[in-house]
Amino acid sequence: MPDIANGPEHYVTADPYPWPFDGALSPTSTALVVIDMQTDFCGAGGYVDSMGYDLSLTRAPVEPIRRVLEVMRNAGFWIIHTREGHRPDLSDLPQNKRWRSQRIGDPGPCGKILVRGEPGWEIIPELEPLEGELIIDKPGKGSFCATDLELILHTRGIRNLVLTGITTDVCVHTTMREANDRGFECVMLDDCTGATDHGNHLAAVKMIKMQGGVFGAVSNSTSLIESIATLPGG
Ligand code: C5J
Repeated sequence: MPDIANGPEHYVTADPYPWPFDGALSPTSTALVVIDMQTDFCGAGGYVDSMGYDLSLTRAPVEPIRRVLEVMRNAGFWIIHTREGHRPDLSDLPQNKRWRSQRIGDPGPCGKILVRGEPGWEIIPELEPLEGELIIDKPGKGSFCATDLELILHTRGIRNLVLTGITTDVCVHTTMREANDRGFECVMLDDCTGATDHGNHLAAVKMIKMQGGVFGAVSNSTSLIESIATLPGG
């Protein structure tokens, strides 16, 4: 049932179904989640840069996310940012993650890689959170593991999640899968995400759409912004 009392249903054009499934798009029940837009993942001298990946792939979503943020902030939607990172003493960095991702915790041009409080761990200035916006610090790839995100979503009555950020195939996908299993209705905005490998980005998008939308739906910034314009007061 839509939560807009006696009002029309509101959908975003999406694939493979108009989103959300029940037409209950409203600022009170919907959050924009901006995942890990940190210097370490998309800035010069950060973790992804130090591994030699093409930064233009993880920077591609910066401007589309900025536009979506502006529209959703103005329309009164909930805004949530996440940061992947570890405690300075690395007590929350599992040994196997440290072994596989050997640079995590090591010093680099942007400070210790993926360590809380270091310059590379900060969200990039273009997408800086505003005062009062929720920031979830997570030690893993998913935003629900070892965080209070689920409790906060329930407390605020948030049921719909608009997922953006980097990287599509790792932290965005893991978060979408975790959210879907917890009953949250998710849409990922294709142009507001990016991966270190474009083939992986395309595969991650395709995976969401199989089986009638196995993890939710896929849309884009233009469709979302157009739909918000049709909301009361939009
Ligand atoms: C990765 C992320 N790729 N934010 N983190 O290690 O996707």
